[in-house]
Amino acid sequence: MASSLESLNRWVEEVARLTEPAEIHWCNGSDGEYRLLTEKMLASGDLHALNPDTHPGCTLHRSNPTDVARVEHLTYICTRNRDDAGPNNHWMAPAEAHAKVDHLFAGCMRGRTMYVVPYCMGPIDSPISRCGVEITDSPYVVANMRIMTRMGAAALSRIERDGGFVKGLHSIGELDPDRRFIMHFPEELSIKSIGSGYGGNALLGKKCHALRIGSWQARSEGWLAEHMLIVGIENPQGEIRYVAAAFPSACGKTNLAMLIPPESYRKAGWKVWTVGDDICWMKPGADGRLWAINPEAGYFGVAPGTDTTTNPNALDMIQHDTIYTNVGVTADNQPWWEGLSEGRPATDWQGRDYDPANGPAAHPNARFTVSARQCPSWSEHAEAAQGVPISAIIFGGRRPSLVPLVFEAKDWTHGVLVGAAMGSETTAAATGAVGVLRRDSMAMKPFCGYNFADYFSHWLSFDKPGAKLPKIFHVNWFRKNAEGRFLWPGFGENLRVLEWILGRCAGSAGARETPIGFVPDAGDLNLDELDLPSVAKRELLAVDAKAWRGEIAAIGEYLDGFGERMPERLKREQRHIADALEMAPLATARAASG
Ligand code: OXD
Ligand code: MN
Repeated sequence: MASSLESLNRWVEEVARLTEPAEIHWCNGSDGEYRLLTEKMLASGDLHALNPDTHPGCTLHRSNPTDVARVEHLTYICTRNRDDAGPNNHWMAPAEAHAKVDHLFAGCMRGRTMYVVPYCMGPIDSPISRCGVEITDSPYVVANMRIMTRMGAAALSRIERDGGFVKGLHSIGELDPDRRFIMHFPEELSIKSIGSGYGGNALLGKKCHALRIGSWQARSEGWLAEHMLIVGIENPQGEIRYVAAAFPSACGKTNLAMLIPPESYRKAGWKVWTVGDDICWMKPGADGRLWAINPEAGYFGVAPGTDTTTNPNALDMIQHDTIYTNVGVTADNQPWWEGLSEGRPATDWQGRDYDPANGPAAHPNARFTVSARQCPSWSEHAEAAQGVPISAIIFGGRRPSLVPLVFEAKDWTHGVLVGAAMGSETTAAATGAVGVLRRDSMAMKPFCGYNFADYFSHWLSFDKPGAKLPKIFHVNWFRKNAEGRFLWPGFGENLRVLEWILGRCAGSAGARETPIGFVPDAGDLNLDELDLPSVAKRELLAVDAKAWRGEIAAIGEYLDGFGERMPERLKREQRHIADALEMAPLATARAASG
């Protein structure tokens, strides 16, 4: 018996009977355990050593080429009532789902070690944190969980104190796409994932627990589990304000979370502090504000595109003690990916001699796994048990046209509509076509563990007497001109937009009111030294009422697709904006002259 918690021991025994491993290892999370695990994987070929002089402590994992991204079409929410999962999820009845996967789990760990991985999502002593146990036969998953969560003895003690935990069963199975399923049972607080070793499908603490099961727990317990980064912005007066921002996968959350201020801002004393880059759990505090923790302890970031110009902090933090997945390698054994200005690939992500005819050297969804503490902008408040207070919530997506650089929602209800209506071009983080516009409410389309209509109601429910809710904004760094060029430089310069956002929160920044919300005029933003042509400024901040009528009508249809559960308050808000746009040739004219 390895735990004082009887229910945990019983479950571990039950799983062992089903999967028939050669041995069982309870993870304690120690450095020695991590070292042994790494050595074992280097010997088995699960990991490859990288250049120890340039990248000490770094290793490379090459996935099965059919297993390189999340598989949304094989991801299910298994609730007793189909409507509870909603049209935003694939659904299967729990009994059917259990039967289907248990059949695949039967005997799947024969000859392998079964690892029992106790973990805590969030600081061990935080009342907002929640725990889970992942059982897996993948040492790569164990090593990643050690970096991404508070894993091992301290988590086990908390689980024994709490008396409950989320159960996650994972096996790589045969890595067969036809025998791959990611099943969630929110009513049982459990997960079963088989047939994939890829991060989002296999590191069960991340998307499966912290978002899908977490969002379900959050609704029943009165908090929010969101696909958001958390970043602290310190102004020259030394005041730090925290914002949480939701963007779909691979749309720059990690870059924004680790932003380096433009030179003039740095000189003036602005600083940026990283609390989290992917997931945010928020709960109303006694003071009525929303307080947030990052449930993760590491970053599982997209490598391609990471360079000195886009994210120098990230590049710095992944020079040592990092697990790389599916990157290319240089002749002197350094990791390499598209967008890295130094070096040239000799080998591609599949271990073949690099040949551009085979496509990119690194898989577009190649990743790094690294401890959050290695980030130069790491905030020690990431360990604060009470979390950090959130001043602003930002939604955003890749919108090449229509959507201005930034706008502010008029109030909480409008902000919830703005989040619900979010759309973005798809990226390589999930299998499927890239570059297609899809609605991705609050960037949670692949991650909300229940019916979106109920989720929007849950969001609306935070607006109650005594609440001091953050203001809600929408940003779009990806607007293009007629020639297809980005209008906004992005990256560090995004701080200019964050400054305006915080100015709005403080009541000091100007804006004009439009039917879609408050939009800055060019003079309301600090665009000094940017050299933006005035035509770009105009386009970036324009609200084209005619085109927005089409967008708002499409949003109305989208909301209607959720049927009767869709809160009337949100539909009323949509109609209100549609009406305002109908009467708004004037707004178009004013915007165009902005
Ligand atoms: C991620 C994702 O890995 O959103 O964070 O896909
Ligand atoms: Mn993500």
